Amino acid sequence: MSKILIFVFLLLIMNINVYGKEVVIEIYKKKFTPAQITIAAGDTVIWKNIEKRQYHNVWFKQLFIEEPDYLFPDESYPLVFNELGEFTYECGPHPKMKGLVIVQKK
Ligand SMILES: [Cu+2]
Repeated sequence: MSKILIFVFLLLIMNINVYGKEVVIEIYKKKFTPAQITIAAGDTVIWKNIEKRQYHNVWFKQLFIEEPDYLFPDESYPLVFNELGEFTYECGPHPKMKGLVIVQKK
């Protein structure tokens, strides 16, 4: 392995440590799956709409007063969680769709 490759590899490892993990939540058939996740502070949650036609969004009403833009099929919505706590969210157009993100210490 060349020195440049080793350097790039080290950078990648450092990035993972600095920015945390990425966790994917799929939106399908009007459900968030998994509906509840536990992550570490600094992790990124990425919601992916894998419906054929239906749009949704991911609305943390307690954190953001304004409703976010709709998420159309094949679009994703990443959020980094740096604060500890339990954060509930729902889908604006479908308030019965609910989810919970629990953020714990690293
Ligand atoms: Cu929805």
